[in-house]
Amino acid sequence: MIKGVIFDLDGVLVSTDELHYKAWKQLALELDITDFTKEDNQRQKGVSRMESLEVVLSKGSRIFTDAEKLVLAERKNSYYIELLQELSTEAVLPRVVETLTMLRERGILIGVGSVSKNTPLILKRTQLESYIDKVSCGLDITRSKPDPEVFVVAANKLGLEVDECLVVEDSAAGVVAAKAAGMRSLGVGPEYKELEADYEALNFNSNIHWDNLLKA
Ligand code: B16
Ligand code: MG
Repeated sequence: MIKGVIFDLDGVLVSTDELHYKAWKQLALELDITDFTKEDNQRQKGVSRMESLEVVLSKGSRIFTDAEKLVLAERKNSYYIELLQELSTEAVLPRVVETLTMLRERGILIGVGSVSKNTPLILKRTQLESYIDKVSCGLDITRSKPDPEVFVVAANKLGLEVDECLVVEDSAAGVVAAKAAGMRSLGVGPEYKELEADYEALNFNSNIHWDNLLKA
Protein backbone atom coordinates (compact mmCIF):
# COMPACT_ATOMS: atom_id res chain seq x y z
CA MET A 1 0.00 0.00 0.00
CA ILE A 2 1.48 3.35 -1.06
CA LYS A 3 1.38 5.99 1.69
CA GLY A 4 3.72 8.57 0.14
CA VAL A 5 4.60 9.84 -3.32
CA ILE A 6 8.10 11.27 -3.81
CA PHE A 7 8.39 13.63 -6.76
CA ASP A 8 11.56 14.52 -8.59
CA LEU A 9 11.71 18.29 -9.06
CA ASP A 10 13.28 19.37 -12.37
CA GLY A 11 11.19 18.00 -15.25
CA VAL A 12 8.45 16.58 -13.01
CA LEU A 13 7.08 19.41 -10.85
CA VAL A 14 8.78 22.35 -12.55
CA SER A 15 10.51 23.19 -15.77
CA THR A 16 14.00 24.52 -15.16
CA ASP A 17 15.75 22.65 -18.01
CA GLU A 18 16.02 25.79 -20.16
CA LEU A 19 17.61 27.74 -17.30
CA HIS A 20 20.16 24.98 -16.61
CA TYR A 21 20.91 24.92 -20.35
CA LYS A 22 21.39 28.69 -20.57
CA ALA A 23 23.73 28.73 -17.57
CA TRP A 24 25.85 25.80 -18.84
CA LYS A 25 25.90 27.33 -22.34
CA GLN A 26 27.26 30.60 -20.96
CA LEU A 27 30.02 28.75 -19.11
CA ALA A 28 30.79 26.64 -22.21
CA LEU A 29 31.19 29.74 -24.38
CA GLU A 30 33.52 31.30 -21.81
CA LEU A 31 35.64 28.16 -22.11
CA ASP A 32 35.60 28.47 -25.95
CA ILE A 33 33.36 25.41 -26.23
CA THR A 34 30.99 26.51 -28.98
CA ASP A 35 29.25 23.22 -29.75
CA PHE A 36 27.53 22.54 -26.41
CA THR A 37 24.01 21.65 -27.56
CA LYS A 38 20.56 20.88 -26.15
CA GLU A 39 21.31 17.20 -26.84
CA ASP A 40 24.34 17.45 -24.53
CA ASN A 41 22.07 19.17 -22.02
CA GLN A 42 19.76 16.12 -22.12
CA ARG A 43 22.65 14.02 -20.77
CA GLN A 44 22.80 16.31 -17.72
CA LYS A 45 19.23 15.51 -16.71
CA GLY A 46 18.94 14.14 -13.19
CA VAL A 47 22.69 13.94 -12.60
CA SER A 48 24.76 16.04 -10.20
CA ARG A 49 26.26 19.45 -10.86
CA MET A 50 29.82 18.06 -11.03
CA GLU A 51 28.79 15.25 -13.41
CA SER A 52 26.97 17.84 -15.52
CA LEU A 53 30.19 19.87 -15.68
CA GLU A 54 32.01 16.81 -17.04
CA VAL A 55 29.47 16.68 -19.90
CA VAL A 56 30.42 20.27 -20.81
CA LEU A 57 34.17 19.73 -20.43
CA SER A 58 34.04 16.57 -22.57
CA LYS A 59 33.18 18.86 -25.50
CA GLY A 60 36.52 20.68 -25.17
CA SER A 61 40.14 19.62 -25.00
CA ARG A 62 41.39 21.50 -21.93
CA ILE A 63 42.26 19.61 -18.77
CA PHE A 64 41.23 21.11 -15.43
CA THR A 65 42.27 20.25 -11.89
CA ASP A 66 39.62 19.27 -9.34
CA ALA A 67 39.97 22.67 -7.68
CA GLU A 68 39.44 24.47 -11.01
CA LYS A 69 36.39 22.28 -11.71
CA LEU A 70 34.84 23.34 -8.39
CA VAL A 71 35.31 26.98 -9.36
CA LEU A 72 33.71 26.35 -12.79
CA ALA A 73 30.71 24.55 -11.25
CA GLU A 74 30.28 27.39 -8.78
CA ARG A 75 30.41 29.90 -11.64
CA LYS A 76 27.67 28.03 -13.55
CA ASN A 77 25.60 27.90 -10.38
CA SER A 78 25.87 31.68 -9.95
CA TYR A 79 24.51 32.14 -13.51
CA TYR A 80 21.75 29.62 -12.77
CA ILE A 81 20.77 31.31 -9.49
CA GLU A 82 20.59 34.63 -11.32
CA LEU A 83 18.19 33.05 -13.83
CA LEU A 84 16.16 31.46 -11.01
CA GLN A 85 15.28 34.93 -9.75
CA GLU A 86 12.94 35.15 -12.77
CA LEU A 87 11.27 31.83 -11.92
CA SER A 88 7.58 32.05 -11.02
CA THR A 89 4.48 29.88 -10.74
CA GLU A 90 4.51 29.79 -14.55
CA ALA A 91 7.35 27.26 -14.37
CA VAL A 92 5.10 24.76 -12.57
CA LEU A 93 4.25 22.00 -15.04
CA PRO A 94 0.61 21.33 -16.11
CA ARG A 95 -1.73 19.73 -13.54
CA VAL A 96 0.98 19.51 -10.89
CA VAL A 97 -0.97 21.54 -8.33
CA GLU A 98 -4.17 19.56 -9.03
CA THR A 99 -2.28 16.26 -8.68
CA LEU A 100 -0.61 17.24 -5.40
CA THR A 101 -3.95 18.48 -4.03
CA MET A 102 -5.75 15.27 -5.07
CA LEU A 103 -3.09 13.08 -3.42
CA ARG A 104 -3.20 15.16 -0.23
CA GLU A 105 -7.00 14.77 -0.11
CA ARG A 106 -6.50 11.01 -0.29
CA GLY A 107 -4.22 11.21 2.76
CA ILE A 108 -1.05 10.54 0.76
CA LEU A 109 2.15 12.18 2.05
CA ILE A 110 4.06 14.27 -0.50
CA GLY A 111 7.85 14.26 -0.72
CA VAL A 112 10.39 15.81 -3.07
CA GLY A 113 13.52 13.89 -4.05
CA SER A 114 15.90 16.03 -6.09
CA VAL A 115 19.68 16.15 -6.36
CA SER A 116 19.46 19.91 -6.92
CA LYS A 117 21.01 21.99 -4.15
CA ASN A 118 18.74 24.81 -5.33
CA THR A 119 15.57 22.88 -4.44
CA PRO A 120 14.51 25.19 -1.53
CA LEU A 121 14.87 28.29 -3.74
CA ILE A 122 12.97 26.67 -6.64
CA LEU A 123 10.10 25.55 -4.38
CA LYS A 124 9.90 29.02 -2.89
CA ARG A 125 9.90 30.87 -6.22
CA THR A 126 7.25 28.55 -7.69
CA GLN A 127 5.13 28.65 -4.49
CA LEU A 128 5.02 24.85 -4.27
CA GLU A 129 6.27 24.65 -0.67
CA SER A 130 2.81 24.46 0.89
CA TYR A 131 1.88 21.34 -1.13
CA ILE A 132 4.88 19.37 0.10
CA ASP A 133 5.37 17.54 3.40
CA LYS A 134 9.11 16.78 3.26
CA VAL A 135 12.01 17.69 1.00
CA SER A 136 15.09 15.57 0.36
CA CYS A 137 17.58 17.32 -1.91
CA GLY A 138 21.20 17.85 -2.85
CA LEU A 139 21.80 19.53 0.51
CA ASP A 140 20.87 16.30 2.37
CA ILE A 141 22.90 13.77 0.42
CA THR A 142 26.45 12.82 -0.49
CA ARG A 143 25.67 10.59 -3.49
CA SER A 144 23.64 11.60 -6.56
CA LYS A 145 21.11 9.57 -8.55
CA PRO A 146 21.36 6.77 -9.70
CA ASP A 147 22.33 6.15 -6.06
CA PRO A 148 19.11 5.64 -4.04
CA GLU A 149 20.20 7.95 -1.17
CA VAL A 150 17.96 10.92 -2.06
CA PHE A 151 14.83 8.73 -2.08
CA VAL A 152 15.77 6.77 1.05
CA VAL A 153 16.29 10.08 2.89
CA ALA A 154 12.88 11.27 1.61
CA ALA A 155 11.18 8.09 2.91
CA ASN A 156 12.90 8.51 6.30
CA LYS A 157 11.81 12.15 6.53
CA LEU A 158 8.23 11.13 5.68
CA GLY A 159 8.41 8.38 8.31
CA LEU A 160 7.62 5.69 5.74
CA GLU A 161 9.13 2.35 4.71
CA VAL A 162 10.62 2.29 1.21
CA ASP A 163 7.92 -0.08 -0.07
CA GLU A 164 5.26 2.42 1.02
CA CYS A 165 6.66 5.05 -1.40
CA LEU A 166 6.11 5.64 -5.10
CA VAL A 167 8.63 7.78 -7.02
CA VAL A 168 7.71 10.02 -9.96
CA GLU A 169 10.71 10.66 -12.23
CA ASP A 170 11.63 12.00 -15.66
CA SER A 171 15.22 10.75 -15.86
CA ALA A 172 16.73 7.31 -16.35
CA ALA A 173 19.15 7.94 -13.46
CA GLY A 174 16.17 8.72 -11.23
CA VAL A 175 14.27 5.55 -12.15
CA VAL A 176 17.39 3.44 -11.47
CA ALA A 177 17.69 5.24 -8.10
CA ALA A 178 14.04 4.49 -7.24
CA LYS A 179 14.48 0.80 -8.07
CA ALA A 180 17.70 0.65 -6.05
CA ALA A 181 15.79 2.17 -3.12
CA GLY A 182 13.18 -0.60 -3.41
CA MET A 183 10.45 1.81 -4.54
CA ARG A 184 7.99 1.57 -7.41
CA SER A 185 8.18 4.30 -10.04
CA LEU A 186 6.07 6.32 -12.44
CA GLY A 187 8.06 7.62 -15.41
CA VAL A 188 6.90 10.91 -16.95
CA GLY A 189 8.21 13.47 -19.44
CA PRO A 190 9.27 13.42 -23.09
CA GLU A 191 11.33 10.23 -22.66
CA TYR A 192 8.83 8.37 -20.46
CA LYS A 193 8.81 5.32 -22.73
CA GLU A 194 12.56 4.80 -22.42
CA LEU A 195 12.79 5.12 -18.64
CA GLU A 196 11.80 1.51 -17.81
CA ALA A 197 9.67 2.71 -14.91
CA ASP A 198 6.93 0.46 -13.45
CA TYR A 199 4.23 2.83 -14.74
CA GLU A 200 4.36 5.36 -17.57
CA ALA A 201 2.58 8.60 -18.50
CA LEU A 202 3.62 11.49 -20.71
CA ASN A 203 2.57 14.02 -18.04
CA PHE A 204 -0.08 14.71 -15.37
CA ASN A 205 -2.63 15.49 -18.09
CA SER A 206 -2.45 11.83 -19.10
CA ASN A 207 -4.98 9.37 -17.80
CA ILE A 208 -3.04 8.11 -14.78
CA HIS A 209 -4.79 5.31 -12.86
CA TRP A 210 -3.85 6.57 -9.41
CA ASP A 211 -6.11 3.95 -7.75
CA ASN A 212 -3.95 1.18 -9.19
CA LEU A 213 -0.68 2.97 -8.52
CA LEU A 214 -1.50 3.62 -4.88
CA LYS A 215 -2.68 0.04 -4.29
CA ALA A 216 0.68 -1.38 -5.39
P1 B16 B 1 21.96 21.97 -8.97
P2 B16 B 1 16.42 16.75 -10.30
C1 B16 B 1 18.75 17.84 -11.10
O1 B16 B 1 17.49 17.95 -10.52
C2 B16 B 1 18.75 18.30 -12.55
O2 B16 B 1 17.91 17.46 -13.35
C3 B16 B 1 20.16 18.22 -13.09
O3 B16 B 1 20.19 18.65 -14.44
C4 B16 B 1 21.08 19.09 -12.20
O4 B16 B 1 22.42 18.94 -12.64
C5 B16 B 1 20.95 18.64 -10.76
O5 B16 B 1 19.61 18.70 -10.36
C6 B16 B 1 21.81 19.47 -9.82
O6 B16 B 1 21.25 20.74 -9.73
O7 B16 B 1 23.13 22.38 -9.80
O8 B16 B 1 20.85 23.00 -8.93
O9 B16 B 1 22.35 21.50 -7.59
O10 B16 B 1 16.03 16.30 -11.69
O11 B16 B 1 17.07 15.69 -9.45
O12 B16 B 1 15.30 17.48 -9.61
MG1 MG C 1 14.37 15.43 -13.19
